[in-house]
Amino acid sequence: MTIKTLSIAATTAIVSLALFAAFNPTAARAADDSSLRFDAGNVEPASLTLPANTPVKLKVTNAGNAAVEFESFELHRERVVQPGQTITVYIPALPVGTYPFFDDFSHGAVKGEIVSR
Ligand SMILES: [Cu+2]
Repeated sequence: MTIKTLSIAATTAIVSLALFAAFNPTAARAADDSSLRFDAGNVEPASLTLPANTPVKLKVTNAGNAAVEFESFELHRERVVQPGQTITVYIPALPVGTYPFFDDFSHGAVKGEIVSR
């Protein structure tokens, strides 16, 4: 990218963010208390319900002794979680629906879903 396209891109991003904040009244009420826990070939809860149209800071804990990779094509997320670690995955305001996720390091053997409603 040239400097000019870079600055246009940056300006566009800033304007988009400002518009998003101004026109999305749900953006302010993010839920902070949702979590998933991977442990020894399991994930709890396997079905997690989140409020629709509300951004969520999802805590993902790996209580097992091997790394896991929280992955969801539908959510466009792919994050490695080391043993003993808790990470925060930012989930945008989601329309009502079901969003599957899985541990990619288990080749999909460990999986669950986020239900937005
Ligand atoms: Cu992956």
